[in-house]
Amino acid sequence: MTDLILSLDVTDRSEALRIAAAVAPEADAIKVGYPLVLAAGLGIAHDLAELGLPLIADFKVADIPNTNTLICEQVFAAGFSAVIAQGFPGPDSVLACVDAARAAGGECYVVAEMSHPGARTFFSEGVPERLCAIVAETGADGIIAPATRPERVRALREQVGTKKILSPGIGAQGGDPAAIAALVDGMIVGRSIYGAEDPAAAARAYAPYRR
Ligand code: FNU
Repeated sequence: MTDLILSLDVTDRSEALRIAAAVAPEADAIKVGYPLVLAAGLGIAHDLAELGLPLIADFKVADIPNTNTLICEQVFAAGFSAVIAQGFPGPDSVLACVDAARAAGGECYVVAEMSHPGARTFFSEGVPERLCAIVAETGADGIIAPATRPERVRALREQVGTKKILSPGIGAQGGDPAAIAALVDGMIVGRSIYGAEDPAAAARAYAPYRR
């Protein structure tokens, strides 16, 4: 299965709810990050959860273990079903997120390699592979890996085995769903869906890549 995950990075509460409701029948999960939560408040998660889809908190949690625990407890109490953490703070910080996720019956994903051009500065020279080792060590559910670099996703698949790979960078960042869908468990798509005149139709265009 390759899921279609709507990245809902709009900053108007009613627009977010309208787009989410329209796209929900065509999508398998919704990802929310700082843009929407800072604009509309954490309570937006409760409203979106009513659509019945898994709700992923893209907060790239990256603090000391105790603070990560406190952040993730709020995330799951708000109605999210998964959280995205950064791995570079180290295994204890990631484990704090994984433990909070488990306590809430949720999931934790770790950023292994980012999708934008500048990511090559630090997500290089074996660092993504070391982050994958932290995923294995902590029992996290999977990684975030770049749809903009399918060859890197292929290499990271070797590292994570059957753990899930969720992949942003399709559409607006240049990633091609035809090149990435078969390599990953979830395609994360934002602007090319929510920025379209008809977001539901834009989401439906990804149907051939949802397996
Ligand atoms: P779109 N995102 C990303 N690259 O794009 N979480 C990463 O490496 C990463 C992410 C998020 O470009 C980004 O913040 F770790 O409009 C945005 O929310 O399709 C979404 O994925 C991509 O949005």
